[in-house]
Formats: sequence, C-alpha cells, structure tokens
Amino acid sequence: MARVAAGTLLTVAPTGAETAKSDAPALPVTVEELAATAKACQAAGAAVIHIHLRDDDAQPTLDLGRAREAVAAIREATDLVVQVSSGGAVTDTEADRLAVLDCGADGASLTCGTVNFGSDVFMNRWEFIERLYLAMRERKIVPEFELFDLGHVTTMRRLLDKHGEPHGGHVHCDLVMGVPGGMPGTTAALAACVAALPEGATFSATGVGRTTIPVMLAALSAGGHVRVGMEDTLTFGPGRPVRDNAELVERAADLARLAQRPPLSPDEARAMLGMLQPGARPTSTPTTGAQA
Ligand code: KMH
Ligand code: ZN
Repeated sequence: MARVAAGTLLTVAPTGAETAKSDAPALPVTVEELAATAKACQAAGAAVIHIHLRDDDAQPTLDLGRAREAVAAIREATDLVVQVSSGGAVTDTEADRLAVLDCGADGASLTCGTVNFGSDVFMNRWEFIERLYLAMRERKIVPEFELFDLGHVTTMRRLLDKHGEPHGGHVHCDLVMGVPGGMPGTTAALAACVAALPEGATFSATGVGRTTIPVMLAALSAGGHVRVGMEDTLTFGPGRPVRDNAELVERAADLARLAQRPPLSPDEARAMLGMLQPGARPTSTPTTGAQA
C-alpha cells in the first residue's frame, strides 16, 4: 500500500502539448504567461508545476533555450518545484526528449511505456525509458513516473529492480487516467495501480476530461496526491470552459482541505520527493547521457 501523507501534493500541468491556443485562449504558452500562471497557481495551493514549452507560434517545442528561459522565469516568480516534461509531444524525437533534461528543472516526467494517444501513439521504448532514467539520475533530477496503464507500473518496477532507486531515493508516480488508449479514469483502475506500487511509493493521479473529478476524489480517498491543469482538462463543468489553471488548483485545494489533507508547500513537497533545494542544484551539465 502506498504511503499516506498528512498533506496533499498539488501539481499543476498548465499547458500540455496537444491543445491549440486558438481553441483555449487561457492556455499559457509564452514564458511570461507560464510565469504568471505559476504565480497564480502557487497562491491557489500548487507546489509543483509540470511544464511543456511552446514556440513563438504557440506550437509544442522542446527547444532547450526556451525551456531554460521558462524554468528561470518560474523560479523568479515562485518557489514552485519545476518539473519539465520529457514526454513532449507525440512527434518529438528521443534526442530532443533527452536534451531537454539540461534545462535546470528539479524534476522531470518519465513515462513508463507506449500508449495509444487518441489516434496517435505516444512511443516509449524500454531502452529509451532506461536512458531517460539514467540521464535524470546523472543530473540529480527527480523523476515522476507517468503511468498511463497498469502495465506501466510493471515497467516502472522493472526499471527500479534493474537500475536501483532514483535520485533522492523516493519513488513518486502520477497515474494519468482517462486518456483514449490508456486506463480508464475509474476508482477500480486507480485501486489496481495503487495496489501494484512498490512499498513506500507515493502517487498523484490526474483524470483527463470528464474523469477529472472522479479521479481526484478517488486519489484523495486512497491517500494519494492530485494533478490538475489545462493539459488534462479544458472544461470546469459540463459546457463551461475552464477560466484559467488557477481555478482548477483552487478546486483541488478545497477538496484536499475537505479531505483534511491540506495542500503541501513547495518546501514540504521537496522534502517529500527527496529533492535538492533550488540553490543546491548543480549548474554544470554532465558530459554523457543526453545524446540519443
Ligand atoms: N504530450 C504527451 C504525448 C509527459 O508530459 O511526460 C506526453 C505527456 C507526458 O504529456
Ligand atoms: Zn505532460
């Protein structure tokens, strides 16, 4: 059984790689919009921000310069734990997904298997998962294992068995539920994944689209943590577009308080996740590992 924390880790995933700015004007796509969103979401109760980058045309990018700019701007505006996406968009190359690890973030997502992603395929070969994992550890980056299916839990365990613990020594994962092609956003699916986690691991969960609320309630009731944001949800309720990311965080924070596990601060989140304090991050880049 996963460890039950006294507080709730709230992660905001404000942008993602799939939604067009023209379809959701509140989507933060510039560095300035990301920093402003980060600030509002920290005030609303978030401790971690999971970032995807966009280029000047608001298209998904893994450009390292843009990623470094975004990390620096978020650090300037907030104390949030910054987690960069190593998943990017389904069209991104393995080389770019590795290279973005040098952006100076505290953590990075690490998807533990291939999954159908609507009509696309989000490809994650075993050898590539291993390379990402080892490159993260070399850079003292804490991975968040992104699990879209029960089989991804098995792959995460295989990775840990073969290569040992991540930087910081703590295993934290995120159950991404309700993706068309992945596991459903149901309490039964969440319980199956949680039962299969290694001893001492913690988990967050996020439900895509309509599964947002049921997954959030199931995660809180199972002692887990919560991710919300416009990467995963564009409607606040039936027929009502999300105003902005902060209102999704506010709702999650209200539910966490109702569950008597109030939002963790960024410092508490760092302690739970086994992360370096921001000033202690290495500034030099290791010489190996980030070339595909
Ligand atoms: N955009 C998806 C293809 C992650 O951030 O690591 C991948 C994704 C997972 O969003
Ligand atoms: Zn993502």
